[in-house]
Amino acid sequence: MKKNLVGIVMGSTSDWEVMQHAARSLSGFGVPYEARALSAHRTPDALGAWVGGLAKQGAKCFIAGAGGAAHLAGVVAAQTALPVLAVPMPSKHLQGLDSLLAMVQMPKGIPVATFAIGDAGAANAGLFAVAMLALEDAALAKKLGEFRKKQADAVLASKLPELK
Ligand code: RP5
Repeated sequence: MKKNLVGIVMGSTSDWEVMQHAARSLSGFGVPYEARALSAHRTPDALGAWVGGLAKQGAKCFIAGAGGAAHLAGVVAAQTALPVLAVPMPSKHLQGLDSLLAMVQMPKGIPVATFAIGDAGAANAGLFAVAMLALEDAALAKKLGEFRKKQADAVLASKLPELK
């Protein structure tokens, strides 16, 4: 069985609609991952055990999505020296600005890399994880290069609509 190279964690199953985009980025490149809903405040012990277990079996980074006070990524980073990529969830009352500020304002010493709020941030966190893994995997680097070229080609082939 392939070891999971990335751990995706989210504070609630309600975050999956957004966080599935991180999973889709990884699976598009054939990167094995494990995704879980675990909370920094509701299930702190289970979260710690999961982070430790995945790091021990060879994971290279974590992607953490949470909303509101959004301390999940910081708590994951407190328990591992592996890179932690943080994705702010679009929250009900503040549209994710609360999540973004909570994640991006980590105090000095325990960093998390914070991405955009919502779907684009989740997808980009997955792509960023692929880019990190590609540093030591030539086949993955080739796939990432092809992916970028396809995007560039689509832009270059695009046409603006005629004036009406
Ligand atoms: C956070 O609170 C979660 O990350 C989620 O974004 C938010 C709301 O969670 P639920 O009330 O939907 O479980 O912990």
